[in-house]
Order: sequence, then C-alpha cells, then structure tokens
Amino acid sequence: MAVKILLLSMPDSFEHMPVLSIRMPNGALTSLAGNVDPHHQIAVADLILVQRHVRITLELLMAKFKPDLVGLSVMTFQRRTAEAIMDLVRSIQSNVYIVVGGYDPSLATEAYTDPTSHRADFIVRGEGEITFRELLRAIEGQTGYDHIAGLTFRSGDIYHHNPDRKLSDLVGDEIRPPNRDCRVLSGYTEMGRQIDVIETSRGCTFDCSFCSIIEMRGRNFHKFNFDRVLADIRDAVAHGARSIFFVDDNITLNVRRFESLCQAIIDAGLNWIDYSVQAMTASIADHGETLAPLMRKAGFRYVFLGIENVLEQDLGFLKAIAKNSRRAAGRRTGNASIKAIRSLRANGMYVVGGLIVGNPKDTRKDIQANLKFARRWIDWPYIQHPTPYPGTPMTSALRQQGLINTDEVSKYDGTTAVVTCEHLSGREIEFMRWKAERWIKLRHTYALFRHDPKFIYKYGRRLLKFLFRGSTVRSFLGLESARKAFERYCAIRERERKYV
Ligand code: B12
Ligand code: SF4
Repeated sequence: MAVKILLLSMPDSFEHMPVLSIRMPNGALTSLAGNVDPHHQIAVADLILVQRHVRITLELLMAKFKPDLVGLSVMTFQRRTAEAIMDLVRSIQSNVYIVVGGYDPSLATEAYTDPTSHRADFIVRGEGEITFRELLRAIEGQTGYDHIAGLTFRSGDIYHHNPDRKLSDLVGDEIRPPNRDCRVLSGYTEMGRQIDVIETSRGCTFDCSFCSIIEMRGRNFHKFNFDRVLADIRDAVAHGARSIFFVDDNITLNVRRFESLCQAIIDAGLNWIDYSVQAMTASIADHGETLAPLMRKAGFRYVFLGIENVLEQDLGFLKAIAKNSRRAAGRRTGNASIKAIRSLRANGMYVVGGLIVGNPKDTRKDIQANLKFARRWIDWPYIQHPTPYPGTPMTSALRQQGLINTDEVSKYDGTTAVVTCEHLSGREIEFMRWKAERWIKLRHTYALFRHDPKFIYKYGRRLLKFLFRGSTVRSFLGLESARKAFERYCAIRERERKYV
C-alpha cells in the first residue's frame, strides 16, 4: 500500500530574511522525498512561500492530497508554529500520522513528547533519509517500530526512544539525490531570481559553543562526490533555479576540495549561476590568493563569513578563536576577518558578515566595537545575539548563569535578544544592533540595484519600508527618539510571529 505523504517546512522567517526578497526551499524535505521508496505519493510544501496564507493553503493541500502522513521540519524558533500546524492538521483530518524532524525535534525531543498534547506520532532524530524510509516501510508492512534507529514513536500514552542512528558516510547512493518534482508550491526567490539549495557535504569538526551541529551530528565531515553535486545543480537549474545557496555546514573545512569544486563548476559550464555560501574566515584568509579568484570565476557572489566577534574575549566565550585565526608556519598570527574580507572583496564578492553581539561580559564599548567593524567592513550585516538553542554548550553555560530572559522559543530567532549580559539588558543590546544595522543594509542597495535593477525598481520601496519598519517621518527628522521607533518595530515583530 503506497503511503500518501505531505511534507511541510515552517513559514516563520526572521529579520535578516525578508520574504519579499528571499524565499528559499528547505533542503531537508526534497532530500527525504528523494529517498522514500518510489511507489509512495509525496508532496512537499515550503510554507515560507505562503507565509501570510498558511491556514487556507493547508486546508487546500489537505483536501487535495488527503495524506496518510504529514511531516514537519522544525527549527526551535518555529516550534510554536509547528504546534499550531499540527493542531490544524489534526482538526482537518484526525486519522493522520504526524512526523516531526529537523534540529528542534532532534535536540529538544522532550518538547514534542509532552503527554498533554500528543501532537506528534513519530520524531525522527538526526539525519532523516533512511529513518524516514524505514518508518514508511514499517507503516506499510505494519511491522512495528522498535527496530528503526533514530526514531522516537508513540504507543498509547508512552513515547519510546530507539537508539540513535549511525551517520551516513554519504558514499555511494545510500543517500539518493533530492526529488524536486514533488514541490507543490512555487515562488522561490532571491531578489527576483529563482533560488535553490544544494548540499555538497555534511558536518563540521569545530565546536563553536553556540552551534547545534556537534549535538546533532558529532564532530565529523562527510562528502558527496562531485558528479552527484554537479548533477544536483543541473537538476536545480532544470527546475528553474538561477541562484544557488550551498547549505553545507562548513564547506571550507577542506579548502583543496572546495577549490576543486569551484573548478568542477567552471569546467561544467555552470558558472553563470549566482552562488552563495557560508565560509570560515580562517580558510578564506589563509588560502584567499588561490581560493577567492576561483570562487569568483565559479560564480560565487555572496559569502556568509562566520566572523562571530572581533574581540578575543568574546571569541573565547563563543569557542570560535581557532576558526577565526590566521596562521603562518603553523602558528596563529591574529584575527583572520579583515584579511578574509579583503580577499573576497578584491575578487568582486560581497561579504555577509555574521557577528554575535551581547555576550555575557560585553560592555557597551564592546558592542560598539563590533558595530563599528560592521560599518567599515561588511556589505550585508547578519548580526545576531547569543541564542540558547537546545543542546549547545552555550545554552548550558547561560542557563547556569541565569542569563536567559525567556523560555518563549518563538523569540529564539537570533535577532531578538533573549540573553541579558552583565552590563546591559537584552533590550538595550537589541536596540543598539537594530539602530546600526539598518543603515549598513541601506548602503548595499546600490549593489543590489546594479545586479537586479528590475527587481529593485519594482520592489525597492517595499524593501525600504521593511528595512525601516517602526520609523516615521518624525523619527527621521529627529522629532521623536529612535527608541520610540524601536518600540514600534518590536511590536510589529511580535505581531508577525503569528503565522497560523
Ligand atoms: C543552510 C542553513 C541556513 C540557511 C537556510 C537555507 C534553507 N532554506 O534551507 C540560512 C542561512 C538562510 C539560515 C537561516 C537561519 N538559520 Co540556519 N542553518 C543552515 C545550516 C548551515 C544547514 C541546514 C541544512 O539545510 N542542512 C542540510 C539538510 C539536508 O539537513 P537538515 O536540515 O539537518 O535536515 C536533515 C535532518 O535534520 C532531518 N530532517 C529535517 N527536517 C525533517 C523533517 C522530517 C519530517 C523528517 C522525517 C526529518 C527531517 O532529515 C534531514 C536529512 O537528513 C544549519 C546547520 C549549521 N551547521 O549551522 C543552520 C541551522 C539549521 N540554522 C539555524 C538557525 C537558528 C537559523 C536562523 C533562525 C538564524 C540564523 N542562525 O541565521 C535563520 C532562520 C531562517 C529563516 N527561516 O528565516 C540553527 C537551528 C537551531 C535550532 N535549534 O533551531 C542551525 C542548526 C545553526 C545553529 N545555530 O546551530 N540557515
Ligand atoms: S565552524 Fe560553523 S558549523 Fe562548525 S561548529 Fe562553528 S559555527 Fe558550527
């Protein structure tokens, strides 16, 4: 018996990803879809594409597909939305299996096994493809679930946790390529160009204190082969993509491999696409002379650099000193950020600067030093606050010190300051970031216009309105304080968090 499956990603977005300009697919869902047995019927709906019409879209999808099983991919800040969606799904069709997976269900499993709600029947922990495939086989064959590694399942009122699943080494075709044909919504975009996501590797061997990767996968690095990656890019293009985001956890961990990948993209004639990627400053700084020109030639346009912080004491707290240090003759020789940024910019790429401000010992001066750096060196700021995602070393430390302001996880979006530092309140830190960041982003509009003039001509006004949410003519003229505008912005952000 084929199982009818509807897979959903959550509609929640955060401040640095305005849906007007960026709506990316969730890579996990198409990867799951590519790995189920072929006789199942599967539909994938990225709800970011219908952010303000979630309820009606779900009602229509449920009526059309009448699924036996609904699967949700959830990040922590999307947990409340996921709960509302599970309730909605059950209210439309009570006899449906609900499966949750992704970072939040994997690392905060207890939040999904609350005996009062029983919303989810199954929780897929960690890497999902094979667990999900085996779950479908078990549903189909009614064989029970206790043999499926990586699965938590409900039996009556009790949840059973099976042992963890061993990671796939990504060799051979154990994890088959994504299936994009099963997407049922359209409208993916990056500034008007259709965007898609591609994976070339999984994992990272660093252990930054704020990152969920270690608890999720341990410290390791597994690679897909280039033939598969190139075929995947071609498939994304065949489905309309003109822009691609590499979602690897840390593609720059193996620089020689990344250089070869750039060369393979060039040789395959796929370098007319706009690529974006996340990278480590140390790798770019140490290998920029060879790597950056190749990246540009391959079509890379935006590089998200995990700078994290410009102060040594903060990098210590974030456990990010090693990945942000330049090296000479095997020894650390200072912060790598500026050298990395210079390399990228000299080769015509833009830097999306990831910084984390508001760490426990930060003073006003420390935060200002980071904002000053962003103004001077970064093209598009991606500044966040320390956020207690489940299972990270930072979360335990912050909890022990009593610095977490709220357990309301819908605020764990990275740009809402939910951690107090010793010298400043969370609200004050967020105000400082918010005030600085908007103007740095505004400065980048010219580059956006040069690349996508039609899009900026059409949507420029709405983008500016989004960027300066909360501000009024009075606040621009200095007739009311910036704090008032900030309070309005916070109120808007609060209202936005309700998606269902
Ligand atoms: C790429 C990426 C992004 C891209 C998103 C591109 C996209 N649309 O997918 C960008 C840069 C835009 C982004 C943004 C954010 N991200 Co992000 N991102 C990642 C990253 C690097 C890789 C995720 C990925 O696609 N992996 C590849 C897929 C195949 O793997 P996967 O998602 O883990 O899915 C597997 C399993 O989890 C499971 N699974 C997943 N879903 C489901 C569903 C079902 C039903 C089943 C059965 C299984 C299953 O099976 C999948 C296949 O094995 C991770 C991890 C990291 N190292 O930092 C962070 C990460 C997921 N992001 C995170 C966060 C917090 C965010 C932001 C909120 C803030 C931020 N840090 O930027 C924003 C929110 C974006 C928004 N919606 O507005 C956190 C999530 C932590 C948490 N507990 O919620 C992570 C873990 C980083 C971290 N801080 O540790 N992100
Ligand atoms: S280098 Fe990146 S992926 Fe690796 S642990 Fe640090 S933040 Fe996470």
